[in-house]
Amino acid sequence: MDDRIKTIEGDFSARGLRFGIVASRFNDFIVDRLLEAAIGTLTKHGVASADIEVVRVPGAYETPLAIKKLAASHRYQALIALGCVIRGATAHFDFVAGEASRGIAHVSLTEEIPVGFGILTVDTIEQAIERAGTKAGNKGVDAALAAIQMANVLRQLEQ
Ligand code: INI
Repeated sequence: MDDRIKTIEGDFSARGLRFGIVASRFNDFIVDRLLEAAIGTLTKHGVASADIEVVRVPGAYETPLAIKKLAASHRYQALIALGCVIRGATAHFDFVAGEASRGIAHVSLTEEIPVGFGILTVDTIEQAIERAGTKAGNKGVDAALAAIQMANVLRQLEQ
């Protein structure tokens, strides 16, 4: 690309940044894999353990409120939401998944803080397993990398 064009993009250096993670307990056999991977990704990119705080909430439906409280504390450069909503397991899948994603997007925009979205919304347990460290990677890693990149993008946009 023409090097006279100014491009802002986040890199993956996260030393000195602080991250809050909200992880739901529902389907914790999946969510714990996402959480482990998200923390591993943050520390691999230089985040100190003392700069990571984890909040556990009952289900994905409760994540937006906890994300909002963390955002309002102004202690973090970015947040990460982790959860797992499985369609087969509930008739109210659409409400739980919809409200979780809508609520998190709302907090991110109104509080102006990046939120890595790592809430799996899948049809089956098999699909969840595939996205929690097996054949389709680990969405906890993806959410953590997005949070790091966006923290760095915002840092530049706010200069
Ligand atoms: N919460 C989830 O995180 N995943 C699900 O699959 C799920 N199902 O299947 O119902 C779920 N429900 C609980 C919901 O998030 C709330 O915790 C509950 O309704 C109490 O407010």
